[in-house]
Amino acid sequence: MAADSSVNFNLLHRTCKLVVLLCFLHITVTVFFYVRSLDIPFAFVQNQQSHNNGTGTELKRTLDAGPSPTFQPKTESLDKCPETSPLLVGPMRVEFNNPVSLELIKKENQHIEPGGRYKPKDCKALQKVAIIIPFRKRDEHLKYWLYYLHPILQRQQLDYGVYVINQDGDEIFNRAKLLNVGYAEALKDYDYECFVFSDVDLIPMDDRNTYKCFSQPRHLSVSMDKFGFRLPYNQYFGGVSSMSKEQFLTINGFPNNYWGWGGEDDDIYNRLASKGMSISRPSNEVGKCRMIRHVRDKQNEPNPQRFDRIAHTRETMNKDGIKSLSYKLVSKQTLDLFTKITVDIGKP
Ligand code: UDH
Ligand code: NGS
Repeated sequence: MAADSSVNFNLLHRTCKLVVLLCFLHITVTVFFYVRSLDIPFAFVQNQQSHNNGTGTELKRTLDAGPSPTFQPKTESLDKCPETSPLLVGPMRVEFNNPVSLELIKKENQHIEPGGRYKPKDCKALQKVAIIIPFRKRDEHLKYWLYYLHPILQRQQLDYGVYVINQDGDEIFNRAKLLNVGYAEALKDYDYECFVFSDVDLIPMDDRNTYKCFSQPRHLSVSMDKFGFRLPYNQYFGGVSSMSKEQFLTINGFPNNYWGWGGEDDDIYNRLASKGMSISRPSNEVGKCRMIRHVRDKQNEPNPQRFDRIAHTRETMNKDGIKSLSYKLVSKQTLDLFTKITVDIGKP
């Protein structure tokens, strides 16, 4: 009886072994044919080509010309600066009690190049920015502006230049035409891609308010002390603003025919709105700024025609702007902290 059951057990054991062997053989054959059907070598080449823009030429170029550019030493090109500069400090104290001298500003900003130019040494700036200041007889304000802004702009890691556009003579002042001149003159110097237009008497109180361009035109002086740190009205676009070259050209630049105070900034707003653009703004906190108090300038009295002009921006903007700008360059001085462009812009 014991011998019988031992024979049965052996038979069962052998049968099982055979079944397992057959299963293994079956799986091996299936896997073999499956793998063959995938045509793996062809798929591999295809993948390589898709990494090389599908042309296969990159691989050829690498073989012909030695190492690809990614293998070259890094000294040739700097890495891009980060989107947010790590040098920013946030809110700052701004006051105008003690006058500042150009010597002090120069001493404190030794990396500024002639003409008020700067770019970071350790990274490639994200934007090339021309800062345009309309100007006449505001030397004290300009010193405060340079004193505060140069350190801020350097911390913002911008590749920038400062252009002071000085209206020659004593004719009535024209802010927007001076800004157009600044745009045209700055482009003669460098391939600027962004333009910041700033009054000489406005100083930001927070360096997170970056003086650069955005996907929409930017209004930067959104929270001024003289307006109780809020916008005076929603469409307000005065003080400090920025526009890319493309945005500026889309609206044919700024109007040339606003002589005297007021309305030219509203005309610029109308131009932007008529082209379907919106206004980008920093928060009220980041956009805080102080205005240097002053009396009204001579030859910049309120323009009585301004209301009529802003009512017709859409009809006039294609004729009057950067395309029709004309002026006489009187002088261009490359000074230590800024480029001073003195210009004869005529009269009304
Ligand atoms: N600007 C000059 N010189 C002038 C006139 C204007 O440099 O004679 C420039 C300057 O950059 C100024 C900007 O143009 O910041 C705008 O000048 P504005 O007079 O239109 O604006 P601001 O805010 O003065 O300087 C508004 C009227 C002040 C009345 C003050 C009454 N308390
Ligand atoms: C509006 C002016 C703007 C001016 C703004 C703030 O009334 O040009 O006040 O002026 N528009 C017109 O007059 C049509 S401010 O208080 O800064 O002098 O920018």
